[in-house]
Amino acid sequence: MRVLTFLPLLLAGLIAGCGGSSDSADTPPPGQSLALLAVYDIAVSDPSGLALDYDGVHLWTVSDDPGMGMYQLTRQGEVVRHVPFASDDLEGIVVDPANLTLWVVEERLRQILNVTRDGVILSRTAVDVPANRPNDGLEGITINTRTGDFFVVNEKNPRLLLRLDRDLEILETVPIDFTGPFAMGDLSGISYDPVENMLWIISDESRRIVVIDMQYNPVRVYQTGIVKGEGIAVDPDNRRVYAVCDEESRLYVYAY
Ligand SMILES: [Ca+2]
Ligand SMILES: [Ca+2]
Repeated sequence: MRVLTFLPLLLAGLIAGCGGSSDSADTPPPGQSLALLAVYDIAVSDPSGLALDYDGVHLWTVSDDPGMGMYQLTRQGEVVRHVPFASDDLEGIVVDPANLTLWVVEERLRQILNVTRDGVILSRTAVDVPANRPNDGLEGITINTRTGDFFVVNEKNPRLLLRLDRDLEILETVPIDFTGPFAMGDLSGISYDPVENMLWIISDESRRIVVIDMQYNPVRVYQTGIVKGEGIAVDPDNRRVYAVCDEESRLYVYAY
């Protein structure tokens, strides 16, 4: 792991190196900007989901490479633990505050797995979503820590937000078809913000984060400039948001 740079101009170049480019038509509303604080290389191939750990100190990510499982990271992107298990194509992860186990989503299999911190698979549950294309499946998972409900995003074809109960029964299926500044070509990751009681959704194709309320209305948008921004974790206590870039294996840290 190495810190790439803290210089804003160089950081702008690095974002472009991750495949990003800015589009003036996508300028966010005034006051809704993210300040990029740091970019770290992470020793994980194709990091595709991200979650804050219960301790508020560490992060977890998953690799979408078969069998690579999940990784605990410092907030500077250093791998603390690698926990491999029989994974296929992991795309999202969240820490369960009730028992500190992990929940991950398998994109192509359309499954939600509950996994211990040692990599023992406790359950594997199929999710009833349309499987029109294998790689347009489940991309992110988070938990509403106020209610215990899960939220899962289906990437596209169709773009869906699902709310599920503790038994993983689907309670709501919400098409995500925002337009204008809130439009998202795909849904790549999701993170619950318990301070504002909102959901942060990152779109890889649209290079933005859209924050939505519990009526599923978009309230804010942030431009990331990251292509292949595949995972997001919001830390509202410290007003930080973390994102992982699949293509370049990087961790981005922003203040908001
Ligand atoms: Ca995908
Ligand atoms: Ca993802």
